[in-house]
Amino acid sequence: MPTALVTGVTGQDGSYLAEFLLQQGYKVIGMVRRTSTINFERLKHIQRQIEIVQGDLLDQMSLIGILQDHRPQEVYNLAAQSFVPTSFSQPVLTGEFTALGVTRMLEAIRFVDPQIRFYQASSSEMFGKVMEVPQRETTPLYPRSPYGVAKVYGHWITINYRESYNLFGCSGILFNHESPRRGLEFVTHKITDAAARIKLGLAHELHLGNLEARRDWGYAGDYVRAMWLMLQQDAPDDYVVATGETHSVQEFVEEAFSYLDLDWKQYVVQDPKYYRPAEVDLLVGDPAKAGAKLGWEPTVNFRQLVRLMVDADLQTLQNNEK
Ligand code: NAP
Ligand code: G4F
Repeated sequence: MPTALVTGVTGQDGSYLAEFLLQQGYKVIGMVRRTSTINFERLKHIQRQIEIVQGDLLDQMSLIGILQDHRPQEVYNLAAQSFVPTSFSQPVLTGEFTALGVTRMLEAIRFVDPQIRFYQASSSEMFGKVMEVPQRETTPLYPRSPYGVAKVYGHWITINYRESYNLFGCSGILFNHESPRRGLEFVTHKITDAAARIKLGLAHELHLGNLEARRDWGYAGDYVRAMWLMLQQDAPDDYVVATGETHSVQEFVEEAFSYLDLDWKQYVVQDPKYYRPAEVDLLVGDPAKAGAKLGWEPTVNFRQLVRLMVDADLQTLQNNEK
């Protein structure tokens, strides 16, 4: 039975990846940071099947200790401060987690077992002010937030350790991926949750920022499969994972509200509070390499994604009301 370590296992992707790895027959070690209250909401259905260990990307020795104790063959580094607006208000902390945290894990791997295969959760935010449309593995990077800058560092340090020390390090450049387990502050889940609340009479308006920004939105369950596929190849490499379609925030709103027979214009308020100091206007990925080399393709399209998130939010709110 192979062993995989997943950092960020309590997050959206961590929970889907842990589920997927269990299905593949892995022993899954999930790293969580110490908190005063337990935060396993997304893991509760598989909590007994995985081993939870305490560690923090800020603490080098905790990473070394986990690798020495559990001897994983694969490490998936999903932990990060992942919310772009927080990276503007807490840029130093974001750099510590999201950038230097990657080096700490790579150093731990080099020290304990350089044969470990390593996945780094890179991001389409690295493309920022895009230099090419669609964005592919060779597109020059131009990040627009402290988060994007930190991810560029994580991306390049992974490549550097691959080239310097021959580590099996892969960087997955994932475009936005969503699900009912997405944090509520991200725009997709904020929209589907609000639409469901409005439908049920629990809310009356939705405050949003820039409605014109365009994103390439896919389904998180599809994207964790790509992470695993990258580590099963003969050689390490970097891959864009995306749907190849782009939609505006307004289109997402229209799709969610019209699915519930609501006129979004009656409820959505544009609020400058949600504008960012610098915006990423357009993201659309070219997943051709992932398709050709990994045999990966998405299974959920934009409309299906919006609807499955709305349905899940309606269900959750109705259950809470009972
Ligand atoms: P998420 O839901 O925000 O989860 C982030 C995870 O990181 C949480 O488990 C969090 O733990 C953990 N974490 C944060 N700081 C940590 C630290 N110092 N030590 C240990 N753990 C720490 O993010 P996600 O959407 O699943 O994304 C997973 C990864 O992919 C992130 O690196 C993100 O930047 C990247 N990414 C995401 C997308 C996307 O569209 N979702 C696209 C491209 C790249 P707590 O539960 O304790 O907060
Ligand atoms: O949902 P978002 O906060 O996601 P964003 O900034 O694209 O970042 C996400 O995807 C990245 C991959 O490209 C990940 F690396 C990152 O970790 C994260 O998962 O915002 C999407 C767009 C932005 O243009 C934002 O300005 O929606 C716009 N937006 C408009 N109103 C809003 C809002 N975003 C949020 N969060 N809240 C709003 O009220």
